[in-house]
Amino acid sequence: MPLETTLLIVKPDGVQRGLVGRIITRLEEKGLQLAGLKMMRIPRELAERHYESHKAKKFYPGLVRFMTSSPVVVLAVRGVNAIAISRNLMGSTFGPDAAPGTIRGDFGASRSFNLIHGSDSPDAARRELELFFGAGEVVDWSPVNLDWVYDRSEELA
Ligand code: 3AN
Repeated sequence: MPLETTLLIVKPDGVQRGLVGRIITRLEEKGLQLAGLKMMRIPRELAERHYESHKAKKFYPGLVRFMTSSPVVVLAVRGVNAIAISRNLMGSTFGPDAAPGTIRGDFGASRSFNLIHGSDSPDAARRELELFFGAGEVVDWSPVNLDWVYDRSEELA
């Protein structure tokens, strides 16, 4: 099975509430590999492009305002089925509805401040990684625990 790399963003509320470490820990504990990590203040044009599929929605202006209001932590995260696994760890979109045990379910009580973004498909991941990371900022490296996170004979074949 191929390794996927996906884009996650700890949103402004996650940074302001001091949850960056705990969110990253959950990803690492699951067996996902960090391949890129940086803190940034998202410029408005970048937030607009990132969420351009939501341009017509009523919540779009507020979403862009929120995402640019304070720094975020942008992550490139790698693993077999990394997109589905990270979306499961995030939980459903709105904090009040998200299942306990998920990041949004455990830490979020708001609909619009929902702590974390994660690409929702391979195409979205490719597009979003390119938007947020420049050349050389996503690092290829081999975690020493790979053989114990996965059954190499089946899952990494
Ligand atoms: P997800 O982040 O779970 O993939 P999407 O892609 O449906 O959710 O929505 C993108 C982002 O837009 C969400 N993370 C959330 O911040 C925001 N959003 C979606 N629907 C609403 C809404 N009804 N009200 C406010 N914000 C919303």
